[in-house]
Amino acid sequence: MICNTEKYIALSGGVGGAKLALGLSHVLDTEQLLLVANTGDDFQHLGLSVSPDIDTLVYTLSGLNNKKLGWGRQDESWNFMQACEELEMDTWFRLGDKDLALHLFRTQALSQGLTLSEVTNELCKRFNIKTQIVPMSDDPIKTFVNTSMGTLPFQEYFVKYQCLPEVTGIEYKGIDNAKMAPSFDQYLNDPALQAIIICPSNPFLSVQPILSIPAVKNKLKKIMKPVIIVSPIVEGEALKGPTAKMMKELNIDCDVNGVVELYADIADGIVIDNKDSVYVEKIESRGIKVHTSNIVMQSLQHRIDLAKDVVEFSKMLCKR
Ligand code: FO1
Repeated sequence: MICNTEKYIALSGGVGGAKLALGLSHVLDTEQLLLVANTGDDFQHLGLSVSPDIDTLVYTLSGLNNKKLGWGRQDESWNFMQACEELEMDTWFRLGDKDLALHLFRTQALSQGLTLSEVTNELCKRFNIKTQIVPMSDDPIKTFVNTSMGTLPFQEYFVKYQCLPEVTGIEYKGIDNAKMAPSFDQYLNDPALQAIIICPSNPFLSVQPILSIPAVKNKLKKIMKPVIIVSPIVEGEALKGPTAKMMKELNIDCDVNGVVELYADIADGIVIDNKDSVYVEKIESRGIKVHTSNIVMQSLQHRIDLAKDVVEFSKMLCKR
C-alpha cells in the first residue's frame, strides 16, 4: 500500500480498464482514488437502465465479476433470458438473473429521483466497495457508431453486430450539454490531486466520451497535473476488444504511436509494454515521457504491479 495523501483519478471503460482499476484499488488508500466510469455505453433495455462500465467496475472491485464472459456477474443463471426467449422478446443483449437485480435496483432508484452518481454510491456500499466509483456524468450521453451499416447505437454495434461493421466515425450524443459528475469535478479541482490515469480502455468507445465532456476537455488541457496514458495496444494488437480494428478503419497507425497521436493534446506520459520499447525514442522526441512495463495484466499480481508502476511513474512527471 502506498500510504500518503496524494490523490489519483483513473478514467475507465469496461474490462481492460477495470483490471488496472482493481490494481490501483490495492495500492492506493480508498480516499486517494476516484474511479470514473464511461457512461456512453449506457442504454435502456427491456425497460431497464443498464450501465455496463459502471457495473464492470462494481463487479470487478467486489470480486464478483464473471471472468469467463468478461462482463456481468459470476455464478450467473439465465432463467430470465430463457423466459424472454419463450415470449419472443429481444434476447441479443443478455441479462443474467443476478445481474438483472442490479439493473432493477438502478432503474427504480433513478425513477425515484436519485442521480446516477447517488445510485452508484449506493451500489458500492451494498457491494462493500470502499473505493469511490462515479459515472463520468449524471447527464445522459449516448455513444453512436457511424458504420458501413449506418449509424448504430453503441450496444447494437458492439453486441448485436459484434463490432463487424466498418467504423467511419463516432458520435457522443448529449455531450455538448453534459456536465461532469460532482465528485469528478471536485477531485479534478483538489489541490492534492497527483495525476490523472487513463486506463487501457478503448480510446474511441470508452475514453473519448469522458474526455469529450466540455468541462473535462477544457480542464485537462490546462491542468498542472500529469495525465498518464496506459496503452491499450501491445505490438499492434488490442489488449481487449475492437480497438485495433477501429484504429485501422479510422486510418490511425495501429501501434503505440497511434495511441500517442490520439492523446497528444493532453498526455504527459505513457506506459507501454516492454515489447514496444522500440517506440520509446520516437514518443519521447514529442515531449511525452515513456515508461515500459508488463501491461498485459494476466493475474491480480500483474494488475497490482502495473498499478504501482503507474503511480511511481506519475511522481517523476512534470506537466508540460
Ligand atoms: N456483452 C456481450 O458481448 N454480450 C452481451 O449479451 C452482453 C450483455 C451485458 C449485460 C450487462 C452488462 O453490464 C454488460 C453486458 N455486455 C455484453 C458487455 C457490454 O456490452 C460491454 O462490455 C460494454 O458496454 C463495453 O465496455
